[in-house]
Amino acid sequence: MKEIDITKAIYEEYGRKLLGHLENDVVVVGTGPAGLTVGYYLAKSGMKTAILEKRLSIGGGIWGGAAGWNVITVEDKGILDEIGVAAQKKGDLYVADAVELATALGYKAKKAGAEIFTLIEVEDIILQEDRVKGVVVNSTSIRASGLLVDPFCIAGKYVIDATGHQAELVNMIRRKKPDFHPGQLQEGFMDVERAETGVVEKAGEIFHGLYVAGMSVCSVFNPPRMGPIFGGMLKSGKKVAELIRDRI
Ligand code: 48H
Repeated sequence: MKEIDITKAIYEEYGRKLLGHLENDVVVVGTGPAGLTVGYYLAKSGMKTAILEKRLSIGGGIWGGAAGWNVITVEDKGILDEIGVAAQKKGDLYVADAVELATALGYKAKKAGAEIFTLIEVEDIILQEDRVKGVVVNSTSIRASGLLVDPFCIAGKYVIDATGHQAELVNMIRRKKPDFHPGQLQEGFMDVERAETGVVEKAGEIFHGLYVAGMSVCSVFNPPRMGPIFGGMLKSGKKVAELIRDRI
């Protein structure tokens, strides 16, 4: 074995992954609880799915639990049971380990057939004939360097904004299309009784070809925020996967 054999193996394998996912049924942006859940269910139902993450690691806000204490809560442990994450009952809630949830969701999504790309940042949207058709991406390190290096593109019949509080893709459309008024563009005040229903109810298609799941739903449509209770993130991801599966 030579040193350059390692480089060659990695470069060829990454090239294979990327070339295999330049065209997709669905491009999911963000690997928080919502993005990984939607990616898992889409891939499980046979959709060709690419999941893009600008950070080095997957999991988004899962890792931090509350204030960095890496434990999360849910009201209903159905999805946790399905992906094999242990949950203990505490009053009206279940608690689960954040590390277990982040790694299990990533593992299940990957094993179901989704391809996950990290250090890839979506910087723009491909929007033609009034429909979202993919994303414009660049290496996160190039973006952070401030160098003016042109991006590349990843196409999808559908794109999902699972970018969390920033609702980045929705805001990209808003900046370029002043006539696009999707909602209040503010998350609601904290209210854990109403939050899960609100986020799941409003998760769906927001612009032709673009769906929202997870916290980006709250940031656009104003349902209450909920702190580190993640059921709404998981369930809105599952709902969006089912909506798209029924369309393809
Ligand atoms: C590529 C991007 C880009 C980009 C962002 O923040 P997340 O965990 O989002 P959700 O919606 O899955 O979960 C929200 C949850 O973590 C949370 O914050 C809750 C429940 N808060 C409640 C409250 O009251 O505060 O993950 C989003 C992911 C992150 O990993 C980002 O790095 C990634 O999206 N991302 N990836 N290109 N342009 N923007």
